[in-house]
Amino acid sequence: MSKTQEYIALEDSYGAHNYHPLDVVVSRADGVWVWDVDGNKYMDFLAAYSAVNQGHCHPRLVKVMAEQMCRVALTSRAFRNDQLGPFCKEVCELAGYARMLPMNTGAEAVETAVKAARKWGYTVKGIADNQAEIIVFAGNFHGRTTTIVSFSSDEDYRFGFGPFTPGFRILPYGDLDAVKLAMNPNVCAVLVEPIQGEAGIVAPPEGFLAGLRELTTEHNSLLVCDEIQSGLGRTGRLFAFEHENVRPDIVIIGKALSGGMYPVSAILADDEVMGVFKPGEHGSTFGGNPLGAAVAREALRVLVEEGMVERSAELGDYFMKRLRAISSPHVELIRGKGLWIGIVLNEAAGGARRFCEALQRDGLLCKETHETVIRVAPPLTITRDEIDWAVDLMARVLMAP
Ligand code: IF1
Repeated sequence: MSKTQEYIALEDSYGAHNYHPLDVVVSRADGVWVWDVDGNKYMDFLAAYSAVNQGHCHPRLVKVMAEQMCRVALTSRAFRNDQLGPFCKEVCELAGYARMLPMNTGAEAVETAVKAARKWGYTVKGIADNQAEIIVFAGNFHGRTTTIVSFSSDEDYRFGFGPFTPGFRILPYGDLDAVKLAMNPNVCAVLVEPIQGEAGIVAPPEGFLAGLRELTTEHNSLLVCDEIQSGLGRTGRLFAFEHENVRPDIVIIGKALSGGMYPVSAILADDEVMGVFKPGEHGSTFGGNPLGAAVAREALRVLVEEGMVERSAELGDYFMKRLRAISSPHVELIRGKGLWIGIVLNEAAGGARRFCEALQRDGLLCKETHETVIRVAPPLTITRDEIDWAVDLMARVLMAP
């Protein structure tokens, strides 16, 4: 039995079966590369769902984290620490918002945004108690808490987890007319992924975000953008909403906020929204801890100083051109923005999983989504030569029957 099989057997025997992962057991990672327990080397084309934009184990992040954990890792928010203030300032200045509220996982930040929007609805907009509505979109993925799956359109994420949280309207993604119709004085916010990740890297029609900005402003509602996966350089801009020149009222970030080294998430907003939280009304044990704040500060510096956003735009265009030049009988279309690409296979291809397994055998780790899409999201540190190596390998697999 190989080491890989031994580790898989352990996981199968003692772990919950809440995933169907590829059978690769990673033991080491560096940059765009990972190695399994049997010494096989792979290029990582998932980057932990865009949490590792800065590349695995970036030396600057490892150094800062190692130093910080020898000073202080966790104080709770009952006390202050010397990393949080600078972290708040630096992320607010980078993103252009007045205030930041730090949490840990993406779902916690989404829940924080929902609470902020609802409380703003009641205390600022004047919506009657418990009447606040939030508009969301079919195909969304915002996390897995029971409130968040309450507004998922995917039965797999909801089945068996009811009863669900009321106060959400699910509309077709990209349909501005539907939003116009749904708008009413009780709508406190519209929550949207500027590009839908889990749905298969689906961008809305041009002008959709700008239309949402207009409608939410007109109806005194908040525009809330979930940039947990699409943000921090993934689409070739710092935030995906920049592609339509809109400024959301709340921005939700996570994943690459720490370069994948530690769970760090946050919401960004100006005083009118963030002011709804009074002392003691919201928080978490680890939210704003010095270890996460220190590594997040360095992760943002690395992102900017190493020009990762610009790289994502330039190399993403190059990557897209090369992929579109592959005339595979299995590919229906290729879509995406920056270094975030979805290869949509046609029905006859028999599903994306077998292609991901074939790519794995040749040393490339991709993950399928929604059966028919091969998701491509390497670390933003990928080089042109590494893209060429990957495209040649993908062409061989996609041209096979
Ligand atoms: C899993 C995909 C799933 C996210 C957006 C919030 C969250 C996520 C836009 C919640 C997290 C992760 C979760 C992970 C797999 C992955 C994912 F969309 F990226 F592909 F599940 F759909 N908003 N996405 O993408 O952040 O609480 O996980 O930190 O749950 O399997 P989290």
